Amino acid sequence: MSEMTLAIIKPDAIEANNTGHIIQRILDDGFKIRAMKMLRMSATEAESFYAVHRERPFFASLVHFMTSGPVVVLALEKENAVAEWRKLMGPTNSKDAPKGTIRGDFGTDVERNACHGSDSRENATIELAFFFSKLEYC
Ligand code: IDP
Ligand code: MG
Repeated sequence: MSEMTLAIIKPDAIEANNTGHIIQRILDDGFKIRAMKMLRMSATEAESFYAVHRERPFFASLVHFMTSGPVVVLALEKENAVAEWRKLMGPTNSKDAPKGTIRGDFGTDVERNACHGSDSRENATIELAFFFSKLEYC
């Protein structure tokens, strides 16, 4: 069944001029881009988006990183989009991510890992609504 997930191209990948390469991989993997925009999150927005991690030791650093430059947010559609996008991204730590995955090819470490993906259908719905209104879906 077709589903949607939220992808974010993170500030490290934008700064390194990898935005186009990552979008091409998304398209080559068979995702449809239903919505997309570039924005720069405020600290309040990043804290809210990552609220589930607020007790973790890396929270402040993560918020600092995610607000250090613009991000590109995308609503991706495919069969099993949530799992398929996480597979294409690779594991969280870019140092462990195999070559051929986005995090393996474009990320640096456990924090600067090039992209975000929702971890469940439920969270995908919440995260898509965080960034996109109904009018923004094509
Ligand atoms: P995920 O992005 O693969 O779902 P999460 O555990 O949800 O991984 O962590 C959210 C983000 O927080 C990661 O993508 C990464 O940027 C950052 N992060 C996760 N674990 C660490 C860590 O141990 N140190 C620093 N940053 C981390
Ligand atoms: Mg996560």
